[in-house]
Amino acid sequence: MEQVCAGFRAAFPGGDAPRVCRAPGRINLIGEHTDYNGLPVLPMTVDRDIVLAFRERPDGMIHLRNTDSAFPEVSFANAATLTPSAPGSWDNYCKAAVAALNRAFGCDPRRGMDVLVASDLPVAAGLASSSALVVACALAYLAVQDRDLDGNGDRLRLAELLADAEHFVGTRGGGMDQAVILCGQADHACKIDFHPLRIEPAPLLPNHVVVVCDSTVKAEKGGAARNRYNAGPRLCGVIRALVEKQLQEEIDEDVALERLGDLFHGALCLTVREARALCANAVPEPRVSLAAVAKRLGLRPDEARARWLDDLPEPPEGFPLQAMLRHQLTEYERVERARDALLAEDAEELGRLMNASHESCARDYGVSCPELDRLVDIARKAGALGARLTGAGFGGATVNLVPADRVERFMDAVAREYYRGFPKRQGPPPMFVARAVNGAGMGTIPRPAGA
Ligand code: NG1
Repeated sequence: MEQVCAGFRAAFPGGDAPRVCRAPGRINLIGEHTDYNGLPVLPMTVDRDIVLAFRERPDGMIHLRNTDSAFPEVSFANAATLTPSAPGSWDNYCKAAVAALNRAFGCDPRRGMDVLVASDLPVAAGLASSSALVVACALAYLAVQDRDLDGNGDRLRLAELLADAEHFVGTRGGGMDQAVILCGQADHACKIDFHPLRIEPAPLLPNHVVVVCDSTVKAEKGGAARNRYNAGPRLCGVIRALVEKQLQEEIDEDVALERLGDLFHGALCLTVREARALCANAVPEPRVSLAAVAKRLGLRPDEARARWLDDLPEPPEGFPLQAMLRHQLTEYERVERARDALLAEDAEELGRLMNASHESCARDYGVSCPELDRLVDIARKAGALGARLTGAGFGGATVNLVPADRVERFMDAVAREYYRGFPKRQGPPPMFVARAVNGAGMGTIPRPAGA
């Protein structure tokens, strides 16, 4: 924090001392690509974060600088309506936060800020650096408006607001990242349920650690990776409509299914077995063409496309909806069982569930890549009880559950097998033992020497 304040004074000389806030990254133990369907997840924060030093400006300009020279200086004028910069431009994450808070609380166009961003959270590694930046910018912007986060209720409300806010950037994610970044607890994972957002802390396993291994395949959210990510929410929109149609035929023609997660609570409250039977009837074929979807739902193909798919290309053999739906249902069960395994301190069971989740993400949901598959394979052979990709996938990191007394051997073996041949000048192999920390907040301002 001290360093970022000194950096701030050099970057933005004069004026009052800056304030600081921080937002940690996160890993997801299990529950992947389920949040945008309102199905639960089980992530934890990590002890790597984004730190912001900031100071209010009275002219409505928002100036952003980054200690990492890969992110050039950017600025924009605060306004009631903000338009996104080019995809991939990093000011979009700050704009997303400011735009959402302006919508929620009104915009005073004179409120601006100077911000210096520093981070030890790797970018595009599946550790939610983008959401950490959105959350940190939101805290800074709230602070320059003299608004404080007051208790848990505020944190939950802000998490919901910022989950929607991030859609500004063009990804159609669920609310997992913002929720755990704001509401995470030291030494705990968080079982998160959505609509309404609920957080249930579950203590991490004694005598075990979670090791994060970066595959070093970048999963940047600008451009192609964003489209690959968005294919999930888009196709799940189609799946939801097909399941709703089936419900209307089997149960009641007036029933509405806002999201897949609603199968398991509220008015429907199906058991997993009932949901499975319903879904088998809703999507009876492995592959489904757009024409078949449209026919089933009484729409024209162009109407169905406009409603859910946008410009998503249709594979000649049709969309793999059955496997995607299987992933959603089995992952739902795994998350519930993983929370129970944490509470029962059953590491073997948690490891099995993590392994099964990786297979499901890779085979049924199609979000792994050869490097991630190789890394989990190596990790299991090196002694991980469970190893799986974490976050959106297509690259990024894995999470590995390892008995604490075997962690050194584990890391040596992964270094030898996976990171062998990595250029030494790039430093030590990119893996670390993750510790869960408290959620985002304002930092303590270090006093300048002699003050
Ligand atoms: P990351 O790994 O941060 O890109 C994304 C989504 C999550 C969730 C996971 C997959 C955003 C901001 N985050 O996370 O909501 O859907 O993928 O489980 O879109």
